[in-house]
Amino acid sequence: MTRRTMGAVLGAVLMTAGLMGAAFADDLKVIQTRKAKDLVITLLSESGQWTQGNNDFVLEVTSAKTKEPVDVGKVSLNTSMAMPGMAPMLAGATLSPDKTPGRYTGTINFADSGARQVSVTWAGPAGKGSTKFTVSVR
Ligand SMILES: [Cu+2]
Repeated sequence: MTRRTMGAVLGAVLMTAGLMGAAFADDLKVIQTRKAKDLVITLLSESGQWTQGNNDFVLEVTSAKTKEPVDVGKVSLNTSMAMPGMAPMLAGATLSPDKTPGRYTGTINFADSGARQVSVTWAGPAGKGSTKFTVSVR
């Protein structure tokens, strides 16, 4: 193999890897997105919704101005469902930071369907914050 051919092969491999990465990201659909001051918090998953049972999802934090990812340090996500005549049903997510800053992979389990009050909090070198929004569990 000449040096030139090797370069072309390597280029093709890198391009394929890049396209595959992009394809994976494009496969995710938005569950919910919420602006919190200068940040945008977005929940994504393959189906674009949370359902009863176990759910894998991705939480992304980006700058509202630049659209660039923002590393907000430690993130937690908790949900609550108001139930008439009983204590609210609570469910928290397990979140771990991804290789990409500002991107976290999570799992959460819902015992039933219905509207959830979702609370996301973060704390890190860039400061602390929190936001609340509603997600309907199908
Ligand atoms: Cu419930």
